[in-house]
Amino acid sequence: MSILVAIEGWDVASWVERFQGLFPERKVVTLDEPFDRREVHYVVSWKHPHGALSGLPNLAAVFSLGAGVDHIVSDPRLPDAPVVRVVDEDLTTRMSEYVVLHALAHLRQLPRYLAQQRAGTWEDDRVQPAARDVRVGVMGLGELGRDAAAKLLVMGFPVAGWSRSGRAVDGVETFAGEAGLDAFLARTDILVVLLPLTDATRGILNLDLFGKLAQDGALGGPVLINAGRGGLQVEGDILAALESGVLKSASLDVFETEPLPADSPLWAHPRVIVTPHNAAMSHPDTISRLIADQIRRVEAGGALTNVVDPGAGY
Ligand code: NDP
Ligand code: OXD
Repeated sequence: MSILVAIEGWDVASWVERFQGLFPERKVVTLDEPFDRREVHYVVSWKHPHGALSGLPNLAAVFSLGAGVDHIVSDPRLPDAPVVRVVDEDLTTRMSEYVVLHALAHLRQLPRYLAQQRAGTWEDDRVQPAARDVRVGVMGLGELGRDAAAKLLVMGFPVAGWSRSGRAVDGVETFAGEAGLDAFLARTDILVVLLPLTDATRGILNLDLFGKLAQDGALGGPVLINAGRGGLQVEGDILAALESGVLKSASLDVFETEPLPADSPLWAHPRVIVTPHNAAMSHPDTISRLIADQIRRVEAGGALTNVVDPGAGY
């Protein structure tokens, strides 16, 4: 019952060490060494090379090392085994911190004041909008979106949410699916995006969508905060919308290409805040412990939790 650590872009050795520590009696193998493919029962993956998991006849589960699973389910040669994602209270809390921080940064015009500080200028606004006058819309009401919405409410923002099913969240006006999207956007001044990347959501953050956001809000233009996935956004459209005033400003944690290429105009844009895909991170020890708990539970006859719906892709 070996564990295959299939990771690209992260330090493989430290993950092997962690899983070996949790399962001293098992083989923990990597893609860089020869191993018996029949012995592999579990894969832990972060951006594994597509095709690398085919030919594992006894595979019982593929565990994502993150909350997102687009890097796994997009593998056209993914074996037919349950895909399990990370759901962790600490990660959820950190994402809500990011969302509240950036909603407040745009409410209180932080990008502008930081630029003023760099330029040594003192320009004060006597009247600033209050949180109660700025409508936040959260796209995606899953583990992350629901918690972020609840914490935005505490800050005083009127909050609405959009999801596939239109699930209910206390104190939040909710909208569902295609049919509810335009009405959701029309009442939104700050758009917070916590959607998964799927066939249905790829490229959803485009010029057409930005044009449907409220243009009459208290901030003087809509704001985009995307901490979901870079593939949700069309970066050329974000830049065009910022240029034309369809968007006032943006906070982006995720990008079409990561790391964000050095020549991207987003780096130096005065109304864009760039963060390096770290809005919410679980501690690696926590992630590996959660995965070990799942393996032990399933081997004791229990069920896996946080299993991805293969049809929906999240
Ligand atoms: P969940 O699976 O718990 O929730 C996803 C939400 O998106 C659900 O509310 C779902 O609707 C909604 N949704 C999915 N597809 C559609 C669609 N086509 N139309 C409308 N709504 C849709 O995910 P999490 O909240 O845990 O995480 C969301 C994403 O955040 C992850 O997939 C990942 O990409 C990203 N992430 C980013 C991190 C970062 O550091 N930047 C860290 C962790 C995660 P319904 O409720 O009806 O199912
Ligand atoms: C992610 C994560 O999915 O870091 O981005 O969990």
